[in-house]
Amino acid sequence: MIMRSYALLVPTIFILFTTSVSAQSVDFFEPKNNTTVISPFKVVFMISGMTIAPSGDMTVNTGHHHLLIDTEDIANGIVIPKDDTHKHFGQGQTETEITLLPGKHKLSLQFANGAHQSYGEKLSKTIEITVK
Ligand SMILES: [Cu+2]
Repeated sequence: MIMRSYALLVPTIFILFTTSVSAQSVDFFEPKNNTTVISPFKVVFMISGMTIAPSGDMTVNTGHHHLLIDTEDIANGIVIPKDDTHKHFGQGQTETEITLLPGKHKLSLQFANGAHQSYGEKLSKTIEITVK
């Protein structure tokens, strides 16, 4: 009886471990946080634990990238506006080139679903850069 309980426990621990390893996250491949860049510059996105899909696709665990420039975070479930400071990559793009004035800037990557509803803080990443 005791042996049988252990036989069930081991696979359970393994499943919990692998789930935590494949956690969902977004990040910038470039530029890196607290670096200096020359405008125009390339911004490259990364995503883990989610699949990129074009806007309009509402499949669970999919979405597209958004780049927020010098603006506030968008809370979970809120539709991300579309303007100069909220750029959508609804064709599934994973990089872009942007032009910014010299000085310090805040860049936030926000993943959102096919209806542009933010996945919130868990799929958001903010960095600060200096533009020369
Ligand atoms: Cu969008």
